[in-house]
Amino acid sequence: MTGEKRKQRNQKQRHKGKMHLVKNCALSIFLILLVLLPACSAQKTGMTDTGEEAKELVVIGFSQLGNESDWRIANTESMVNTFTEEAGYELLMDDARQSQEKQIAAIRNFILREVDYIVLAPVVISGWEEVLSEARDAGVPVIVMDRRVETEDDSLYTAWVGSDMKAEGERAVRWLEECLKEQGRENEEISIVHIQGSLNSSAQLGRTAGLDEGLAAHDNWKLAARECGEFTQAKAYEIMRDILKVSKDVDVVYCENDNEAFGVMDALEEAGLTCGKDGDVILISFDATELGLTACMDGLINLNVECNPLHGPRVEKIISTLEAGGTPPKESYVEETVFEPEMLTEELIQKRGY
Ligand code: GZL
Repeated sequence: MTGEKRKQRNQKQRHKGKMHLVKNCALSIFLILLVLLPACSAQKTGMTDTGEEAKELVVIGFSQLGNESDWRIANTESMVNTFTEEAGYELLMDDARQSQEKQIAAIRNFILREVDYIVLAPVVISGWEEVLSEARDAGVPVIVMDRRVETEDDSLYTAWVGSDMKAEGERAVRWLEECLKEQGRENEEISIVHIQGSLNSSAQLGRTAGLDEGLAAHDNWKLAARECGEFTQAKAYEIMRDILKVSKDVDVVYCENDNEAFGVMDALEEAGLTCGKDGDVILISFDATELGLTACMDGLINLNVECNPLHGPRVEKIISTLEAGGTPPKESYVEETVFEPEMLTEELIQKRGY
């Protein structure tokens, strides 16, 4: 990434970071106040200004897995902006900071507080049977959002909404096949560095499966390195920096989210390598966040595969259906696409909402 562009991106990230910090502080204060409220049953009623009995608020216990990435922050904001008191909700949110143990504790707390619904963004795919059984036995419907849970008994959750992560990986591989063909390199040995997301998350498992299919189909594609970047810029930077210290023979870097791609860009630049459209290294990323698409528009990311985080309205639709006595779909997949530099404009990026 050219020094100027990198400075601009880092400034934008710092500004976004400050905004997120302010929002996170506000959110933390809001959440602390919520916890300090008397631990009574979570039904909240009150009187309207005209002295009428206010409609009972629907109480949502939301276990968010963390705030590791721009994608996650946008996902949280979507939930907070959807489940407002004006819309008839009381949102109790817990940030588990990547810990499944904390998520399980939060779900148990929500059950004790007799919330109406639990929304779970699960950090990993396995280990949920016991606590989901407790929620079911307590009669609290669980809506799983974003990543998946693997359970023998799918009555343990009411509905899931999110992305098809393996399909995302397959889109990236199909694009890479075309790209190499256009470059006349379909039979050349291609050295691929793979920076995975948080292990055992359905996002990592799906995107990795997509790449594995590509590696199995192309003998000339060689996996030079595969390490876990935890969906973070810092970890991906360290991994890529250390790889480049050993060898600069890298043709493709497959990053499982935008924040990892930013870390890889920084490491490549430090090693005197360029990436993107006319660069030394083909850079593939996932999420299509504002900063990720800006880097793509600037020709620094060759392909950005959309993974849309704006699940607040989608979860709200499921809950409204349940509130009306209806049955929501068990699974709802989000329609998604891919972005290449020539498809992007500032206006398109700004309109996307994350
Ligand atoms: C994908 C989501 C992933 C994003 C990352 O649905 O779970 O987690 O791709 C985020 O940016 O950290």
